[in-house]
Amino acid sequence: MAKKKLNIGLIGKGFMGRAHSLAWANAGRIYDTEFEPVLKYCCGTQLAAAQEFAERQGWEKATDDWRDVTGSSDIDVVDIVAPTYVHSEIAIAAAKAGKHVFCEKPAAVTYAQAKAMAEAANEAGIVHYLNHNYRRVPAVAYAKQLIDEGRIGDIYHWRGAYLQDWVVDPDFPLTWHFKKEMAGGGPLFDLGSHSVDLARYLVGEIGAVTAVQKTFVSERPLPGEGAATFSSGGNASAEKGHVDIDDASFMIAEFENGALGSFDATRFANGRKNWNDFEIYGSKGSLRWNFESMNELYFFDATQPAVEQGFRRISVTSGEHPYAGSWWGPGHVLGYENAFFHAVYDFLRALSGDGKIAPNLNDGAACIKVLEAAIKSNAEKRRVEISEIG
Ligand code: SOE
Repeated sequence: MAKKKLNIGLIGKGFMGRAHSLAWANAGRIYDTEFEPVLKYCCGTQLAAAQEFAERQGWEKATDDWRDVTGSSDIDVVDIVAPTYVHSEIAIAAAKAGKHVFCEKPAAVTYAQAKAMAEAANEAGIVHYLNHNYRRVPAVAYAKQLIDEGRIGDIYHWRGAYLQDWVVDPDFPLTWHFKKEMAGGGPLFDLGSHSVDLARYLVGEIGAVTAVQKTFVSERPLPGEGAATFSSGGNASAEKGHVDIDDASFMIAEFENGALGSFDATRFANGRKNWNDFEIYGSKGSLRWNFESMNELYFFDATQPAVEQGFRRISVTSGEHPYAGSWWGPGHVLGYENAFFHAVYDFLRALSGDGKIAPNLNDGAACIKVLEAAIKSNAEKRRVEISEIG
């Protein structure tokens, strides 16, 4: 049967633009879907670079004005991969124009913005998705399955750490990632948002937090051309500018279900490249996962005879594991890009089905509420209830 064409407009490019383009172009080759995504329109701030990107990634045309995309009668889905500070304006315009929204994380730079996005999307009745991609790593989805089946019992502890090191060098330039009005926060927003999303997914809602934040390098050279996520570009200016975000944020959380959690988010952990790690301890067992070995889930089953107990390393690659069955076969490991395929697949299924997919922009707003509570806790040196934010 002929598939229904679904026209996609991508706003932003860079590293995330490549990951999304690859997924839109290829998810249908792995998964059966009712829709065939068409890479219709892409947007970048400089037209020549956007055109080059379009040609390489297979987009039909390019523009340097995102309103061309949200305003185009040809577009069904607006995919936002631009820096965080523009998410809200674009998502609201797209929702008002009746386009479905697929957006990179974190949702926005403030809770107020994230809430406005979620409200616009709910009101428009569109399908909306916020890409906290790690939920769709098969090992993480399998951890969720084990938790839902009660295999680790009641949860006592969450230990989340998301560590990177790409800005330890004080000469790494002041890209948008270091500006509060553009990024919302430092690792707290960029990395901590992922951990908070995973914790909300696997453990439950957070009720209160106590946090400390630190900025180790308060001035950085202004960026030259080519500076981007993970890359200094190599031609920074001699002039310096002020860093107004955290370089590290550590947080203790009290979950509504009684569990206690800790979250470390830093870009100053030398040697840790994309160390997205969690441990979950429950009454019947424990789980441990780390992105740098993303296909492995460690499971300790305390219901086994004591003499046989120990953490079991499960290779989450077999046909029975979430998402894995459509790929290569047991032991044939997946990579970073695969979770983006899974997100596109679930998004297309939501469009064919009841329109529901998580995390969505409501989850995005709930996540930012926790992050803002952490900022408030650090500023006021006290424990902050999430309900104080609003
Ligand atoms: C940069 O820190 C970054 O690209 C994050 O923005 C992503 O969310 C994470 O998946 C990888 O690192």
